[in-house]
Amino acid sequence: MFKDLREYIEFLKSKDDLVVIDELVDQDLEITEITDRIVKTDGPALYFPNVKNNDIPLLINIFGSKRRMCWALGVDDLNDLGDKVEQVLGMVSNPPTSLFDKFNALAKIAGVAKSQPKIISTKTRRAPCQEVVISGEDVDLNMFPVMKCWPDDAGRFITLPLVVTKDPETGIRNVGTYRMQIFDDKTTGMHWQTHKVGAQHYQDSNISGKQKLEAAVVIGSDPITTWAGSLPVPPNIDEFIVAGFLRGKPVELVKCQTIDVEVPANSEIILEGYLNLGELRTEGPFGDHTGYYSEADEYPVFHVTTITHRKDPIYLSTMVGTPPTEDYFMGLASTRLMLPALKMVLPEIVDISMPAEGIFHNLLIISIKKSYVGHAKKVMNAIWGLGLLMLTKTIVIVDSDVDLSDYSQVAWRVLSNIDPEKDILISEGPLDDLDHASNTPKYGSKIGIDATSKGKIDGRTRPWPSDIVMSNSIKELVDKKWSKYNINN
Ligand SMILES: Cc1cc2nc3c(=O)[nH]c(=O)nc-3n(C[C@H](O)[C@H](O)[C@H](O)COP(=O)(O)O)c2cc1C
Ligand SMILES: [Mn+2]
Repeated sequence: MFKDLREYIEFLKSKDDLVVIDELVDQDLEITEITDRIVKTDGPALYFPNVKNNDIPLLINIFGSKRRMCWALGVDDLNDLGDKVEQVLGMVSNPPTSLFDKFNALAKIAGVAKSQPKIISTKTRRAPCQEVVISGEDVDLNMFPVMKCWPDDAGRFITLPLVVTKDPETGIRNVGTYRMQIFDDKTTGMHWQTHKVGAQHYQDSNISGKQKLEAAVVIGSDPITTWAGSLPVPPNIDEFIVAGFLRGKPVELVKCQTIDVEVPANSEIILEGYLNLGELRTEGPFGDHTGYYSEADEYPVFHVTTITHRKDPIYLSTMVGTPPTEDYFMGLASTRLMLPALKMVLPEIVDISMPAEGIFHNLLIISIKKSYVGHAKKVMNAIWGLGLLMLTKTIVIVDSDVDLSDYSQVAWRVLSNIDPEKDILISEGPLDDLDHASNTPKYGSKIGIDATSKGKIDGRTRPWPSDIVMSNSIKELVDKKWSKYNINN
């Protein structure tokens, strides 16, 4: 578990997985082109101390491989994330009975209690993220090496922020990663899409009567906290609690200087500000993680009133484009974390996979244990009604024995098993803001493909063929004799 971003940087250096690029580079386009080549070839994190006309260094690609994603989250395998969650959820579904179990449960509950963020006092010592405070006229967002990523982008975008807001009614905190276009030295766009929690808080600022929502933007916290901003946890769960749970230590928060919002004390840079309800401005186009430019559209304006930062801040960035880019690895870790919760609602689910080419909302592959007619379609309908998974355009369902990490196996099973007339379900409903295929924005059709094997329970009269499997005794025999064949392979 890393204390802050710096400790993670040192760790990556020790693993030879961070390269410092001393060459002078341009924040416009050049860093994207370098990073895109690196992320697509499983390369290292990149640190640019010399960005043209900038004093502040830029760090990118800290999550851009499975290996770094595991290090960042402190696990050997991304599946271990799900195991951690399962232990806690298991307690809910199987309450402890024996004394020993109770004792264990108590220890786990104590662990969960440690997940709550802790507000630290700054009476005696300034929080690292507030070592320098800039307010009023001096606020100038151009002090950071914010990237213009692609040639037709509308401008420069902060790409890896944590946007912290509070529910105007309940006060429950939310943390979301939403890109922010720099409009001028004191304002940015706020690209929270329709179905996101930040957007809901903004709409609800109506209820509080204030017509105004305070927001703090965090750039560069420890890796787990940074990653937590992209987690699709239910709206009433504070992502800092999830980060604390995974860190095994509370996220230490500090009150902002000018607004009633708390931010991780270990952060590099904080932007404090507000949004006025109804004040919109054209945001985009932006070369997005779909591999297409997302169109210009109207989004709220974020007014920055105060900037705080460390004495020598590091600007943390990312770039997206044609998949795979860094966000794919972040999302891969999210699916492993969320699987146990999904299984709790839909116990027939064995595994899930979102291939990079499907950019999360375009394709979800699910393996299930099927036990009744229409079971696969029941799962499709459930997914289309579940949190952000409602935005899934294509759902493919296969049997429990299909290995979802082997896309060749999945494709073979799907193509072999479907009877298109019966196995395809076309539905309609909300779509991701980034879907460009439907004629109506944010709404359109979806497809579910039932590629499970079919038998009597499906009302089938013709027998289903058996898989071709060699007998174990012959396999063992060939293993034993392998060297004698002298095939040299
Ligand atoms: C690098 C990156 C950039 C993202 N940009 C946006 C964005 O601009 N707008 C958006 O709505 N979601 C964006 N997301 C996805 C959200 O962070 C994600 O849906 C998250 O669940 C939102 O948090 P919320 O559920 O608390 O709203 C981005 C994710 C990543 C990893
Ligand atoms: Mn959230």
